Amino acid sequence: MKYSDKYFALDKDLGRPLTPGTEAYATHNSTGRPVVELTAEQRYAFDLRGWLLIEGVLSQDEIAAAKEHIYKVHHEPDSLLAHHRSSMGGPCVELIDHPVIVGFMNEFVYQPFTDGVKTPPLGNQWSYGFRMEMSFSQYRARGDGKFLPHNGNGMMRVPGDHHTYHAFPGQAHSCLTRALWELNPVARGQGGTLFVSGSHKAAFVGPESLRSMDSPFWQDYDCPAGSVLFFTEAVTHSSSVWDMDHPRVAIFNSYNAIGSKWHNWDPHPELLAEMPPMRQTMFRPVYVGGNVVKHDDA
Ligand SMILES: O=C(O)CCC(=O)C(=O)O
Ligand SMILES: [Fe+2]
Repeated sequence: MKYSDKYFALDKDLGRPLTPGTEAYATHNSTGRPVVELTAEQRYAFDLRGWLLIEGVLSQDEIAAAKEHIYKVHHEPDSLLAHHRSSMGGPCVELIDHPVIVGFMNEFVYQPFTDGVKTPPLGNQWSYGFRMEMSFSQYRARGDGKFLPHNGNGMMRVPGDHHTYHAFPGQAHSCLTRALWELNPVARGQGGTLFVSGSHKAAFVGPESLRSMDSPFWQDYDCPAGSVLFFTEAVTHSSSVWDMDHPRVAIFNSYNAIGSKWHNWDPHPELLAEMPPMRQTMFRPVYVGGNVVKHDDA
């Protein structure tokens, strides 16, 4: 289904439609790779559960390069240029607008507001309609990590909270949103992230029993290296204790709507300067009205 086939529950200005055409959604990423749209099953699963695992996205070469970089960030930082000393430096910068990331964000994070007259949609073929918020990495050995459940009830929260999720017929929006790259295999029950599926839409406060990892509501996943796990920060979720022979090597990237900023974080200016222009649009100033880079500005 094309994005433009969707509808909004409420239009604007006495019923003028808000829905832009497909040209408002990037079809290629900043390095010219075609965007991978979610399947109907993936879109349904994310909306239903609040999280979505897409397995085996990266090639063996991409995994090896990203792992080597994250190893250096944690263990040999001096071997890296200062502005590449982060989880979005070196080869990992390619992950921040990977075609699978753009497809997901186009669907659940980008709200292509347009009045069809003065205010153009927030995205086009030169400009993403969503922001990148923050990036960090984990290099966890056996025993590292803690059970720390947080968030939930995202439909009941007001907009400034950011840990929100809103769903309407044919349209859903996640505010603060995570894309977590697992660069090593993860086995179920061995330390991957835990979720209470559906809790982003829950009307009731989570019961006390959720404070135990043994609650049957907690779910996790297994996956091969190079998989990406999307989740809304509105879903109840938790870190866990890593219990595998190999380390957990993971990159945690956060995204948000163009007019919303949660973290007091900005990319290293020299890293930003090295990015292709379209990738830089994920770091443009935070406001909504007319905040889009047009072809002429690029
Ligand atoms: O460490 C984890 O697995 C989950 C961390 C977390 O809460 C998050 O990424 O928002
Ligand atoms: Fe979290």
